[in-house]
Amino acid sequence: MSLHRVMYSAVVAAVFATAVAAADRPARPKYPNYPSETPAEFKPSTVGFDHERREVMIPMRDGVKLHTVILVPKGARRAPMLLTRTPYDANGLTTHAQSPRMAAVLQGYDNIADVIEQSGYIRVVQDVRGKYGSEGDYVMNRPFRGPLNPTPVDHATDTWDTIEWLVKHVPESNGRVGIIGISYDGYLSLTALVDPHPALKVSVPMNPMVDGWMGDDWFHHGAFRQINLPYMLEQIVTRDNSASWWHSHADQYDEYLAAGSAGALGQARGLEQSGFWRKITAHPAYDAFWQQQAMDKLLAAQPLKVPTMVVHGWWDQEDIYGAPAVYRALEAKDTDNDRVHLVAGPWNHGQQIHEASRLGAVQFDADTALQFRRDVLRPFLDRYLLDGEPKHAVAPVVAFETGTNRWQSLSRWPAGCDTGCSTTARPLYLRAEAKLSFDAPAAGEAAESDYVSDPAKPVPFTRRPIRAVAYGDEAYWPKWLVDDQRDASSRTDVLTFVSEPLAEPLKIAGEPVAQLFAATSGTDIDWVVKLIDVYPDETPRQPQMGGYQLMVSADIFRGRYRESYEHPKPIATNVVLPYRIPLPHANHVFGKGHRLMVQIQSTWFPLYDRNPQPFVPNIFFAKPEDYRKATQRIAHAEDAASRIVLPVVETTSRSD
Ligand code: PG9
Repeated sequence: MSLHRVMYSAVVAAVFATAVAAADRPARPKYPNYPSETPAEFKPSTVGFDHERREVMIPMRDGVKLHTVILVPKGARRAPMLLTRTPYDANGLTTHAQSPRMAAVLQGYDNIADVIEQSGYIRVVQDVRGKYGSEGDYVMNRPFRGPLNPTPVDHATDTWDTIEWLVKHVPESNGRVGIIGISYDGYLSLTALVDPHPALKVSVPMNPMVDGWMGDDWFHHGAFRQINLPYMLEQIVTRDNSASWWHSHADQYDEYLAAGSAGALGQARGLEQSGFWRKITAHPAYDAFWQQQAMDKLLAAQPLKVPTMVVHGWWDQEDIYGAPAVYRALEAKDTDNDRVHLVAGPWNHGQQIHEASRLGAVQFDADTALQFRRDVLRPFLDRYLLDGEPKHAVAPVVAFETGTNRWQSLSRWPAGCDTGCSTTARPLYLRAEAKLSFDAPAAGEAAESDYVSDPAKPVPFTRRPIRAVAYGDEAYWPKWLVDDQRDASSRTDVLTFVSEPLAEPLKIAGEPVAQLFAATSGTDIDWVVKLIDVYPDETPRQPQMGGYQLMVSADIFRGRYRESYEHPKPIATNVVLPYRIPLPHANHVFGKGHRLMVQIQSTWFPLYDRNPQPFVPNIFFAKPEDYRKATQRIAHAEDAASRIVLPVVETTSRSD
């Protein structure tokens, strides 16, 4: 018998004796453990790594600790720190690849790994309170301390406390911190500007969510972006986004139509358990709840202390309102025009950190995202963060001109150019027989056009089948704003007005504004207005663009807010009334031979919830029987001349 067998027998005997002593329990044989091959705690080897990874819990002033990942390049000395605060998982954002290279682990959402590597920054990514590794509670849009938030903490204090800790505990740093982020993380880069820490030297909010009601993620002029329901559920109901929305249909058009109202669909998925959803459905109008958290309004009331570069995408499918709005608020305080910058590229939501030589069918001749990171972002960050970095001149506004594919350096926005041009507000009139012209309607011409909007057959916002929102090259969602609008223009519930081919190129720079004179047979109505560049039928160098109808600027407006965003009112039936609908900013040249087009419709589904068309107090909870067909009439008469007022740039000489 081997020693091993002897020991084994002894152990079995001991186990047996114990079992007998416990006479009330049935005997259960016990076995020894085979020695584990898994170490009690594995310490990964970092031999050959170009950086050191630290994970820390940083205490906030109320005792809550926030999980923070710090990546320090090996050998770093007096290096600046680039901070991103996020609800999207600090660990996930800093482990994109199994690699010893810092640039590789950072590659992905919200990261600008090439800039970080080239300038030798320390990268800091932090989970906001209540998400992933951080303690505390999550609030989707946490109000600042004040009437809506009686606690001593908000995102501004959390940023301050984080920076205070970082400058004291990261010995490799030079004590200078920049904050950067896209979308939600861009919004967080704006919150850092409220009572900023003195070590915060620069902020780069990219595609920030600024006003969730007016034109960013949740509503546009009061129309609810119900396509975000899955995001809301997944983001809020668990700390680590582990609960998933389930889809009842392969085509989102069917799913939302079958559910009826957005409120009914939310209810069907259990969303009423989320505090944010209860707030959203209780505040469908632009009341104090929304006004007091609009970042442009909040920052307009703050002194400007930190140099800021606001980054925008002309075709941002999520936050198309925020960047120009917050730039306007900040720029008004920038007396020497040197501290507030706007960069606007031909991008979707966040494309500037990916490849951007094209978006959908539209080509830009070069990787515009790379150009931005190399020629604009890095020099800007370096100027404020690196020790002794010489002053580098980045223009106050760097704007890509779509249609001609060139970057412009400008001293302000909106502006067509710096010298040799001027911008005029020129009305582009809707005319009888589906025409569009800079000439006003003539006497005796047909005074209106109409269509029937049927909520049972809403106009799809993109080609069906409409899949769940997803990102990546194959997904439709990041590209739908550049979809060809031909499908819509052939529908009978979309009014289409088109100009003659242009004899000369036409440039616009700024915010087009639709001024409609319109009537409805209902008592509430949505207006969707799209300004479109129609390519010539033949475009030899890009055959796929022949006759393409490219949206340049488009938005939706919920009619009940015609007189006040805060106090909705039913609309008088069949009375022609004026509507003012601001559209997203554009910097576009309609080429020679191109035509301008305007489309008007009353649904954009299922991106936006449907307006029942009779006025109901809260559209979230409209009943199936509330949804009714209505006839919409758009006037184009001498005394009720519907138009899009375009910021037209008249060029005398091109010098920019
Ligand atoms: N657009 C997303 C978002 C921002 C803010 C609030 C909610 C959603 C995002 O991309 O982060």
